[in-house]
Amino acid sequence: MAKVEIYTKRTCGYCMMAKRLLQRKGVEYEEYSVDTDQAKWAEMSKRSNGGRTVPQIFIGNEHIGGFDDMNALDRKGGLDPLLSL
Ligand SMILES: N[C@@H](CCC(=O)N[C@@H](CS)C(=O)NCC(=O)O)C(=O)O
Repeated sequence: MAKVEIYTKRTCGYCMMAKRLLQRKGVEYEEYSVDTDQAKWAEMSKRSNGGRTVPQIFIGNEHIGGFDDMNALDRKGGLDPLLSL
């Protein structure tokens, strides 16, 4: 299965929805909290080409975007293949 990474903040509702969607699919993910970690925030911004909102989601080397992007991808059937489900 592809590595799934998600950059989050603790009080972020979109982050919770993103994690819930992944959990519902039984997918394990690596979570990086950027609340107070400036280095991780900078890494997130660089990897997502200047993204300033959380969550930022990556599957393998592919930048998916935020929750809305991942949800839209799922609705059109594109998420499961990326996750190798
Ligand atoms: N459309 C985006 C919305 C993301 C969003 O608005 N996230 C909020 C937190 S829930 C955010 O990052 N706000 C700016 C900030 O916290 O610095 C998505 O679906 O991920």
